[in-house]
Amino acid sequence: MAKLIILRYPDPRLHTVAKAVTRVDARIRQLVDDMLESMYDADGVGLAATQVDVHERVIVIDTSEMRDQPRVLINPALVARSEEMTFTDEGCLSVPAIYDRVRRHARVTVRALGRDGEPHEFEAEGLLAVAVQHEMDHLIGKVFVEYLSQLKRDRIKTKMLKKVRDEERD
Ligand code: GNR
Ligand code: NI
Repeated sequence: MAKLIILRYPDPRLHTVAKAVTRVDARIRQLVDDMLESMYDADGVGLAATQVDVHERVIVIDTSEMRDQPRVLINPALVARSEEMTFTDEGCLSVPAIYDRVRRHARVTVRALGRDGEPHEFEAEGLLAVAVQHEMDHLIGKVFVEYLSQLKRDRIKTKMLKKVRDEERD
């Protein structure tokens, strides 16, 4: 297994639209395993392939307290969304140390392929529903800060670029 490098906003590669996976083979399973390792290592609740510069529709999620319930979503699709919306403080491994409120569907029904290519469907609410929507946004090149005001986004951009400069200095 290998830990992957997670792209940081405002890296333009985060805005790439991912392509559907045509075959769940050994390469995809390796990607899934590396993404799970990277997600757990970074203490994230989810990770989209876009964030590790692989532009295919692959997501891993684990919202469990014990961090022992990995979910693999390949070619995910939302088959239902609640009318009810919810606000959650979101963070992103690609935008470290920034948290802000984002409006999402409170419940979603997701259809996807698992690690072995088997189709499955599940209903999600709470943090799982939020994470699914956050990760699916990554696959269409969207980062959660794009829901915030232009002013906030500009401030975040400046902060992120400064952080990179500071890291390069020491
Ligand atoms: O670790 C993460 N936490 C989180 C918290 C609230 C809403 C969404 C998330 S996803 C994020 C990991 C990540 O960046 N996934 O793309
Ligand atoms: Ni994210």
